[in-house]
Amino acid sequence: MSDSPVTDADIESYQESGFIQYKGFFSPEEISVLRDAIDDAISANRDRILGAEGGGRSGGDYEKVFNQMVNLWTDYPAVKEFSFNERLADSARRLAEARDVRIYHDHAMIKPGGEESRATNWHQDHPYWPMDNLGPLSAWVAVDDVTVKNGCLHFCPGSHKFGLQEGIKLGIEGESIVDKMKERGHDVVEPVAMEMAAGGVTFHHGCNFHYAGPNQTANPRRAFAVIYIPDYVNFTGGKDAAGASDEMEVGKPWDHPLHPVLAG
Ligand SMILES: O=C(O)CCC(=O)C(=O)O
Repeated sequence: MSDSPVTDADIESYQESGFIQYKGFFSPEEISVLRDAIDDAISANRDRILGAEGGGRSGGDYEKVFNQMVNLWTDYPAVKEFSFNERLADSARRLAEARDVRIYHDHAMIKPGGEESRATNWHQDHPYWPMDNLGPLSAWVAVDDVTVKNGCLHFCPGSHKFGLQEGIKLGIEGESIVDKMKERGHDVVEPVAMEMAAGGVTFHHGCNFHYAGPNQTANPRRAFAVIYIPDYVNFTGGKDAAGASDEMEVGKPWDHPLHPVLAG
């Protein structure tokens, strides 16, 4: 048993809204370990967006949205403590109503500050993932205090109920799943901003519409996320951002050393 804060009412709220926020999930001491490890990876010029070329994700414009480093758990033991954190993983498992959850990948997302900083366009995550059923979700950890001004996340409540839509190019300014849905005549509920101090966590469903504004401060906005795959979701083939595609079977569970079960 982990000491997950997720209550039955939280599960109901998450299933209805497609996201949930836990302020102070990690202590300032815990989060400073993660922050230092991310800073080490930045200083070491660690590989970015492994295998995530295409979909508007490559090139300088993408870097104005954020510097994305994938699968840090594999080479940074201090990060692995977070990516494999049982309380975090078990919270995801409970929210997704899963028997168990595997890790898809972790990723640091450092949104640069200053005039060049770009918004993270309104998008869903699931279109980027080679997964059949809906239900995979992300835990997004605030490594810095996050506000509207420096690019906190925003979610549209209930938008996951629109189901799987097309992918949005994050490197192309102005692309927006919310605009597309409105153009098609859908009502999309007004977004809510997820301001929180460092150590706070939000969980969001892979089909939830979400966004982060440009970082209008002088300092980078550091965030870290872990994506979880519930047991009821199989591999569909195609690109696995963690690099295990060639070693997994299409239509089967994500049974691979790069995708271990973390809770359940
Ligand atoms: O941190 C951001 O700017 C966007 C994060 C995001 O899209 C995600 O974690 O799914």
